Amino acid sequence: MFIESFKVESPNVKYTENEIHSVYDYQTTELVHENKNGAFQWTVKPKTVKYEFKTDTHVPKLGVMLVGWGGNNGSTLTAGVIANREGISWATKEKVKQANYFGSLTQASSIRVGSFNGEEIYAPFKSLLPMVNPEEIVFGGWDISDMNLADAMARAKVLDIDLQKQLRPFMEHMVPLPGIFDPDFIAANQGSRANHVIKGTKKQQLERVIKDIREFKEKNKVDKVVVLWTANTERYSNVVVGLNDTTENLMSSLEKDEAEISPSTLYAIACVLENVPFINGSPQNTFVPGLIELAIERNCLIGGDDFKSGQTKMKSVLVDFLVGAGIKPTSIVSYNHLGNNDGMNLSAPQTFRSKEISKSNVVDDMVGSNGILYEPGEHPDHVVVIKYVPYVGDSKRAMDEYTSEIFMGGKNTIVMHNTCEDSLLAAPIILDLVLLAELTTRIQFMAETEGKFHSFHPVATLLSYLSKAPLVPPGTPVVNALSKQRAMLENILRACVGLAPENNMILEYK
Ligand code: NAI
Ligand code: DG6
Repeated sequence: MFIESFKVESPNVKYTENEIHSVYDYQTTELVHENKNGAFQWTVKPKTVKYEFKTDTHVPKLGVMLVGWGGNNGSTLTAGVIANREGISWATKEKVKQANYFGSLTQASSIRVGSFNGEEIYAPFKSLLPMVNPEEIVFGGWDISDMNLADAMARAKVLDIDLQKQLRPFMEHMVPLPGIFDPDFIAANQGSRANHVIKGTKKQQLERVIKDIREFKEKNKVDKVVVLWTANTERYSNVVVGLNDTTENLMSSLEKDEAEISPSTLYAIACVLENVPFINGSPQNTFVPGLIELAIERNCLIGGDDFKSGQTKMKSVLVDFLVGAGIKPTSIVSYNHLGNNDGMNLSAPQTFRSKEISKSNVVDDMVGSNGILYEPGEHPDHVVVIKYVPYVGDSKRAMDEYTSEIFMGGKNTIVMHNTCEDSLLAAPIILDLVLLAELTTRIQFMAETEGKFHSFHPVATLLSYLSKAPLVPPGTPVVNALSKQRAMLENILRACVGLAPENNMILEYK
């Protein structure tokens, strides 16, 4: 059964006019080991730590500025939200279709709240805590192409034509702000698109972005802004001691107009200086060490990297299942071909390399979790191929072959073929990223030993479910397995309203 909303009644939870306050017992373990005659002996001690959470329930008017607003993802997301807001339906040769948010964790998925009369009861994910309504977001952003959003939607060739016609009047007045363009960081084939660029030194470009954010906020009377990079994949920046390894060096490199500071890093510095959350939806290393240090110093949320949309999502489910079932994946080969502008940009070796890195490290935690299957340091062969095939447009083809060793020397090969409009997968993920980033900035918490409330670590691991290569604070484990990432996010939001983590034990029926 599905219910629309619920309220928690508990001595540990208080709803006041401005906040939800919860006291929460976090059940965890403490591990100790001793060296006994050359061998480690491990002891696991269960422990309970009391936490308090408080969530500001005032939902702000939110502005979202997309870097690469006029791209396939940016135009598709904007169009999709307007179509939902306006309740648009459109005819296709199959049937009349209605706008929806399918693919969005916050808008289209559910959580289990308990059972009633022998039936499981579910509620919308978004009913856990007050979140911004996507239809109230004010969209804006930058693009190095001056095309308005209606024409950009047509250029993207993602949405049905009858839908596009209805959306055009809402989108033709939307024109991106000029963007920071540096041909050294993206493929040479993107040069012809760059007719709308911010001129000047890197410092002047950064100042211009800061001014843009302030003016956007002022003009649209929004309480908060979140910025998200959905622009072209850049090549990796070189991380060099003295250049970008510390905040001090990064800021002094900016003064010196150092060539190795990428456009994405410039936007991110601007956001951190303005205390505006910045999320990177592409694979490049925007978050160089000096920038991470700056975000930590200023306690400004940063999150990324690279949207986890199709092939990688499947991979982080399938490999988790195989390894969890005691089956040993030994070779994973992933082919993609696509024909959109992203595909064209990725046809250059240096931008492809960024994507190859983020797509290749996504099974490490699962492999590392099973020392029965894998020797220390052992890893399946993992190959990623991406080819640009203009004819297929935004409809990406992903073909995967998983070979595993099974019982008694047997082999098991699973082959998958996935065809899907890439931007229709990415757009709801962008929505989730900005809504969850905003929400997490309204949550404060403390452990019983801390004595003072604080926000989550500025490096936002809560967004991992939506990222191919989750950015984590130094010294923190990276979790790629999709079910663990979802459970982490859901259970932390449940803790904010005093609900126990979903443990699936259903003991009341055993
Ligand atoms: P796209 O090429 O259609 O859009 C990118 C836009 O960014 C273009 O309009 C371009 O003019 C603009 N741009 C490039 N450099 C810029 C800069 N420095 N400042 C401002 N604008 C700039 O690409 P699409 O398909 O929208 O993808 C965007 C990004 O998202 C790509 O990096 C892609 O790899 C990444 N991504 C996409 C996924 C998907 O499923 N669609 C999944 C994972 C990541
Ligand atoms: C080719 O792989 C193009 C890429 O931009 C992908 O579409 C994108 O990274 C999505 O990757 P995945 O692995 O999440 O489907």
